[in-house]
Amino acid sequence: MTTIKIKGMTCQHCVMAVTKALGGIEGVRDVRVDLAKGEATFAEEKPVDRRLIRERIVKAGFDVVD
Ligand SMILES: [Cu+2]
Repeated sequence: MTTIKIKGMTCQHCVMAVTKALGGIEGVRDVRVDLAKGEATFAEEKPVDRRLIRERIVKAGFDVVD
């Protein structure tokens, strides 16, 4: 499983938006978002480009913390 830190989530709507953004990426599965921790965890069926992940998160209105 891969875990990334996400900045800007404040409520369940944010969680849903991030879950949808990550779930829409090819190769990403089993997305779980933890609002309290500000983290998203997911499985990669194949290696997923980190830049693509960041791009989708930013497009959804959030940011990835390095
Ligand atoms: Cu929200």
